[in-house]
Amino acid sequence: MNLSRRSSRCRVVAVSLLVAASALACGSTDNEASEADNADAGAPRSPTPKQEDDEPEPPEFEPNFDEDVDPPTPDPGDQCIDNDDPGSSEATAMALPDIDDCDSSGAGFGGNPPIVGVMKGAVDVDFYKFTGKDVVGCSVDPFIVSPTSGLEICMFVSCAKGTTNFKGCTGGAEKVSDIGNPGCCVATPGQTKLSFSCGGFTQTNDSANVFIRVKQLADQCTPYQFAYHF
Ligand SMILES: [Ca+2]
Ligand SMILES: [Ca+2]
Repeated sequence: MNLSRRSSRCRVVAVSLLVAASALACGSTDNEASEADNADAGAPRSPTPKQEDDEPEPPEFEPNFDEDVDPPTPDPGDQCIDNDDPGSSEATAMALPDIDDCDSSGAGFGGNPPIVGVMKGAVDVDFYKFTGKDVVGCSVDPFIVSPTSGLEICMFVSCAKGTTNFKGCTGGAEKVSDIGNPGCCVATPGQTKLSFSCGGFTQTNDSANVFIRVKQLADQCTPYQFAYHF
Protein backbone atom coordinates (compact mmCIF):
# COMPACT_ATOMS: atom_id res chain seq x y z
CA MET A 1 0.00 0.00 0.00
CA ASN A 2 1.17 3.48 -0.64
CA LEU A 3 1.99 5.49 2.47
CA SER A 4 1.39 8.90 0.98
CA ARG A 5 -1.99 7.81 -0.35
CA ARG A 6 -2.81 6.29 3.02
CA SER A 7 -1.70 9.39 4.90
CA SER A 8 -3.81 11.62 2.64
CA ARG A 9 -6.73 9.28 3.27
CA CYS A 10 -6.00 9.68 7.01
CA ARG A 11 -6.08 13.44 6.58
CA VAL A 12 -9.48 13.15 4.90
CA VAL A 13 -10.71 11.04 7.80
CA ALA A 14 -9.18 13.47 10.30
CA VAL A 15 -10.86 16.44 8.60
CA SER A 16 -14.16 14.55 8.51
CA LEU A 17 -13.80 13.82 12.23
CA LEU A 18 -13.06 17.47 12.93
CA VAL A 19 -16.18 18.49 10.99
CA ALA A 20 -18.21 15.91 12.86
CA ALA A 21 -16.73 17.06 16.18
CA SER A 22 -17.57 20.71 15.35
CA ALA A 23 -21.13 19.71 14.46
CA LEU A 24 -21.44 17.89 17.79
CA ALA A 25 -19.93 20.84 19.65
CA CYS A 26 -22.39 23.22 17.96
CA GLY A 27 -25.25 20.86 18.78
CA SER A 28 -24.38 20.66 22.46
CA THR A 29 -23.91 24.44 22.66
CA ASP A 30 -27.41 24.88 21.22
CA ASN A 31 -28.79 22.38 23.71
CA GLU A 32 -27.06 24.12 26.60
CA ALA A 33 -28.36 27.48 25.41
CA SER A 34 -31.96 26.25 25.24
CA GLU A 35 -31.57 24.44 28.59
CA ALA A 36 -30.24 27.66 30.07
CA ASP A 37 -33.24 29.55 28.61
CA ASN A 38 -35.65 27.05 30.15
CA ALA A 39 -33.88 26.90 33.49
CA ASP A 40 -35.24 28.71 36.54
CA ALA A 41 -33.60 32.02 37.27
CA GLY A 42 -30.71 31.59 39.67
CA ALA A 43 -29.96 28.03 38.63
CA PRO A 44 -26.19 27.51 38.36
CA ARG A 45 -25.14 27.82 34.78
CA SER A 46 -23.06 24.98 33.44
CA PRO A 47 -19.51 26.06 32.71
CA THR A 48 -18.71 26.91 29.13
CA PRO A 49 -17.14 23.83 27.58
CA LYS A 50 -13.46 24.25 26.97
CA GLN A 51 -12.80 25.10 23.34
CA GLU A 52 -11.12 22.20 21.56
CA ASP A 53 -7.88 23.10 19.87
CA ASP A 54 -8.83 23.00 16.22
CA GLU A 55 -5.27 23.43 15.01
CA PRO A 56 -4.17 20.03 13.66
CA GLU A 57 -0.78 18.76 14.70
CA PRO A 58 1.77 19.56 12.01
CA PRO A 59 2.45 16.31 10.15
CA GLU A 60 5.70 14.54 10.90
CA PHE A 61 8.23 14.95 8.16
CA GLU A 62 6.83 12.64 5.50
CA PRO A 63 8.93 10.55 3.14
CA ASN A 64 8.43 11.25 -0.52
CA PHE A 65 7.81 7.80 -1.95
CA ASP A 66 6.70 8.18 -5.53
CA GLU A 67 4.03 5.63 -6.35
CA ASP A 68 5.00 5.80 -10.01
CA VAL A 69 8.67 5.15 -9.27
CA ASP A 70 7.99 1.82 -7.56
CA PRO A 71 10.23 -0.65 -9.38
CA PRO A 72 8.23 -2.69 -11.87
CA THR A 73 7.28 -6.12 -10.59
CA PRO A 74 9.01 -8.69 -12.75
CA ASP A 75 6.82 -11.01 -14.72
CA PRO A 76 6.35 -14.20 -12.64
CA GLY A 77 7.70 -16.25 -15.52
CA ASP A 78 10.79 -14.11 -15.89
CA GLN A 79 14.03 -14.39 -14.02
CA CYS A 80 14.36 -12.14 -10.99
CA ILE A 81 16.60 -9.26 -12.03
CA ASP A 82 18.67 -8.09 -9.05
CA ASN A 83 21.25 -5.70 -10.46
CA ASP A 84 23.63 -3.91 -8.09
CA ASP A 85 22.84 -6.42 -5.37
CA PRO A 86 24.29 -5.15 -2.07
CA GLY A 87 26.38 -7.50 0.08
CA SER A 88 24.79 -9.55 2.83
CA SER A 89 26.81 -8.29 5.83
CA GLU A 90 28.03 -5.07 7.39
CA ALA A 91 31.48 -5.71 5.92
CA THR A 92 30.15 -5.97 2.36
CA ALA A 93 27.34 -3.41 2.67
CA MET A 94 26.64 -1.06 -0.22
CA ALA A 95 27.86 2.43 0.68
CA LEU A 96 25.27 5.18 0.58
CA PRO A 97 26.17 8.88 0.72
CA ASP A 98 27.00 10.27 4.17
CA ILE A 99 24.26 12.46 5.61
CA ASP A 100 23.86 14.69 8.64
CA ASP A 101 21.17 14.58 11.28
CA CYS A 102 18.97 17.15 9.55
CA ASP A 103 16.10 14.97 8.34
CA SER A 104 15.96 16.69 4.95
CA SER A 105 19.35 15.17 4.06
CA GLY A 106 18.03 11.60 4.23
CA ALA A 107 17.08 9.37 1.29
CA GLY A 108 13.41 9.77 0.43
CA PHE A 109 13.28 13.04 2.39
CA GLY A 110 13.80 16.63 1.41
CA GLY A 111 13.22 15.83 -2.27
CA ASN A 112 15.91 13.12 -2.33
CA PRO A 113 14.90 9.85 -4.01
CA PRO A 114 14.26 6.79 -1.82
CA ILE A 115 16.51 3.74 -2.07
CA VAL A 116 15.26 0.98 -4.36
CA GLY A 117 16.40 -2.65 -4.57
CA VAL A 118 15.24 -6.20 -5.18
CA MET A 119 14.85 -9.13 -2.80
CA LYS A 120 15.80 -12.20 -4.83
CA GLY A 121 14.37 -15.24 -3.11
CA ALA A 122 14.44 -16.17 0.57
CA VAL A 123 18.22 -16.20 1.03
CA ASP A 124 18.93 -12.73 -0.33
CA VAL A 125 20.04 -10.25 2.34
CA ASP A 126 20.79 -6.67 1.35
CA PHE A 127 23.01 -4.51 3.57
CA TYR A 128 23.54 -0.78 3.11
CA LYS A 129 25.66 1.61 5.16
CA PHE A 130 26.13 5.31 5.62
CA THR A 131 27.71 7.65 8.13
CA GLY A 132 25.35 9.96 9.97
CA LYS A 133 26.91 13.17 11.24
CA ASP A 134 25.74 14.92 14.39
CA VAL A 135 25.69 18.62 13.49
CA VAL A 136 24.56 21.72 15.36
CA GLY A 137 20.92 22.63 14.84
CA CYS A 138 19.43 19.21 14.10
CA SER A 139 18.77 16.18 16.27
CA VAL A 140 19.97 12.60 15.94
CA ASP A 141 16.93 10.36 15.46
CA PRO A 142 17.74 7.59 12.95
CA PHE A 143 14.54 6.57 11.23
CA ILE A 144 13.65 4.15 8.44
CA VAL A 145 10.36 3.48 6.68
CA SER A 146 9.33 1.16 3.85
CA PRO A 147 5.96 0.90 2.05
CA THR A 148 6.89 -2.51 0.57
CA SER A 149 5.05 -5.54 1.96
CA GLY A 150 6.69 -8.68 3.32
CA LEU A 151 10.12 -7.44 4.37
CA GLU A 152 12.01 -7.28 7.61
CA ILE A 153 13.95 -4.04 7.55
CA CYS A 154 16.48 -3.15 10.24
CA MET A 155 18.70 -0.24 11.13
CA PHE A 156 21.81 -0.89 13.27
CA VAL A 157 24.15 1.74 14.72
CA SER A 158 27.79 1.88 15.71
CA CYS A 159 29.10 5.13 17.17
CA ALA A 160 31.94 6.76 15.27
CA LYS A 161 33.63 7.54 18.62
CA GLY A 162 33.17 5.87 21.97
CA THR A 163 30.78 3.18 23.00
CA THR A 164 27.26 2.93 21.59
CA ASN A 165 24.65 3.36 24.32
CA PHE A 166 21.54 1.90 22.75
CA LYS A 167 18.31 3.19 24.30
CA GLY A 168 15.53 1.53 22.33
CA CYS A 169 13.13 1.61 19.42
CA THR A 170 10.01 3.59 18.64
CA GLY A 171 8.06 1.17 16.48
CA GLY A 172 9.66 -2.16 15.62
CA ALA A 173 11.70 -4.35 17.93
CA GLU A 174 15.20 -4.22 19.33
CA LYS A 175 17.63 -6.63 17.66
CA VAL A 176 21.37 -7.11 17.38
CA SER A 177 23.13 -7.72 14.08
CA ASP A 178 25.32 -10.76 13.46
CA ILE A 179 28.43 -8.75 14.38
CA GLY A 180 26.85 -7.23 17.48
CA ASN A 181 25.57 -3.82 16.43
CA PRO A 182 22.35 -2.88 18.24
CA GLY A 183 19.36 -1.63 16.32
CA CYS A 184 15.68 -1.84 15.50
CA CYS A 185 13.81 -4.08 13.06
CA VAL A 186 10.29 -3.80 11.72
CA ALA A 187 8.03 -5.86 9.48
CA THR A 188 6.99 -3.84 6.46
CA PRO A 189 5.09 -1.89 5.50
CA GLY A 190 6.31 -0.14 8.61
CA GLN A 191 8.76 2.20 10.22
CA THR A 192 11.08 2.36 13.20
CA LYS A 193 13.15 5.00 14.96
CA LEU A 194 16.29 4.39 17.02
CA SER A 195 17.36 6.08 20.21
CA PHE A 196 21.02 5.99 21.23
CA SER A 197 23.94 8.10 22.37
CA CYS A 198 27.68 7.80 22.02
CA GLY A 199 30.44 7.55 24.60
CA GLY A 200 30.47 8.74 28.17
CA PHE A 201 29.93 12.04 29.94
CA THR A 202 32.53 13.94 27.97
CA GLN A 203 31.44 12.64 24.57
CA THR A 204 28.75 14.88 23.14
CA ASN A 205 28.95 13.98 19.45
CA ASP A 206 26.56 11.25 18.36
CA SER A 207 27.87 10.75 14.84
CA ALA A 208 27.56 7.09 13.91
CA ASN A 209 27.92 4.47 11.23
CA VAL A 210 24.50 3.16 10.34
CA PHE A 211 23.74 -0.18 8.70
CA ILE A 212 20.46 -1.06 7.03
CA ARG A 213 19.50 -4.69 6.52
CA VAL A 214 16.71 -5.89 4.25
CA LYS A 215 15.39 -9.48 4.33
CA GLN A 216 12.19 -11.19 3.30
CA LEU A 217 10.51 -14.35 4.54
CA ALA A 218 8.80 -15.43 1.34
CA ASP A 219 10.81 -17.10 -1.43
CA GLN A 220 9.89 -14.65 -4.16
CA CYS A 221 11.14 -11.74 -6.20
CA THR A 222 10.28 -8.51 -4.40
CA PRO A 223 11.25 -5.07 -5.66
CA TYR A 224 11.38 -2.78 -2.62
CA GLN A 225 12.00 0.77 -1.58
CA PHE A 226 12.74 2.53 1.68
CA ALA A 227 13.47 5.98 3.01
CA TYR A 228 15.57 7.00 6.00
CA HIS A 229 17.08 9.89 7.82
CA PHE A 230 19.56 10.21 10.68
CA1 LIG B 1 19.15 -7.98 -3.40
CA1 LIG C 1 17.43 13.81 12.51
